[in-house]
Amino acid sequence: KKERLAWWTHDRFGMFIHWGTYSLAGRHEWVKKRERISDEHYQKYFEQFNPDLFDPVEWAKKAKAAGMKYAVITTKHHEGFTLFDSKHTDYRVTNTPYGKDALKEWVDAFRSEGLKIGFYYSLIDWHHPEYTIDRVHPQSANSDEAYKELNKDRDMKIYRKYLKDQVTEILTNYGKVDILWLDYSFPGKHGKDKNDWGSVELMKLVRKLQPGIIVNDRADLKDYAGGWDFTTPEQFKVSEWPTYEGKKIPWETCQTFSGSWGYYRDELTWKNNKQLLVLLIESVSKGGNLLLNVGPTGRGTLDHRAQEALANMGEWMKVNGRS
Ligand code: FUL
Repeated sequence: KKERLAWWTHDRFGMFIHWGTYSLAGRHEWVKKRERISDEHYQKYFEQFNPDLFDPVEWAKKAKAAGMKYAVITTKHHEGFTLFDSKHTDYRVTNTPYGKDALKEWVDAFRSEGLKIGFYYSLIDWHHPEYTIDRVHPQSANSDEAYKELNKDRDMKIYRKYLKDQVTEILTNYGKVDILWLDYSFPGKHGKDKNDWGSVELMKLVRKLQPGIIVNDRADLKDYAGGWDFTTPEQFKVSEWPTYEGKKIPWETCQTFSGSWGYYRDELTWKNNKQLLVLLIESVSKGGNLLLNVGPTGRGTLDHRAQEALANMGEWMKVNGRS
């Protein structure tokens, strides 16, 4: 495990990218749930997905200039849309006006700039017809009876197969993948856990398909020795090195420039340059990594505030970063 993680522990600083059809709405990647938007209404973002300014080489250059050494992109977020050409769904990028496999273009660009690549894949799926409605679903209900009624024709067994099929696609069709970032579990009443995902089997499959890959801890496999490689404190500054059974464990904090992960045009709570540097320094000095997020627009550009922040971190990294 330590060997698998060696490059990642050394590299420390990566770019997270949240990009999907929610980017067109421009008001949070959870917009479908937050506003309880129906599939029918949400469909317009899919029908208009056509990022005419998407230039992944440009993104990769910006990440590299910021001092980042790896990047993790949403191959599918909770909305269920796939940025890759999946055989198992029609809700995929190649069926939008854009028509091309955006993930493939992204992988080629980031690899060619010398960055390691990671795939975020959402276990949650708000589009799949067999995925049972739960408490974080856009159609969440408020009584046991209502859930029962909503889910009477849905079958997680079929969804589990879908999940495996798609993970197989992303770990087979894009060459070597360095990181798999699964997201997320919410056990308990009207929630989902390792049994819903089939996490044990899923992890076996992942290890078989990509023996060198490193995987995060969000598939509800508690056992550090077993399922996962690193833990993922989200949106908070870690005060001391996280431990598991008394041992310090590898960790990576993921953070946004502002509050949301997907592009949110009108959000005005952007961290300033000093806050961002403090985050990076505090994380690395406590043995952790920083995965800093950008939420590209529906047209495929990076917000000017993100561009400026990245450039600024690059200035600092130029003299303080590792090679
Ligand atoms: C969370 C997700 O629900 C957010 O939308 C985002 O992807 C973040 C990194 O993980 O749990």
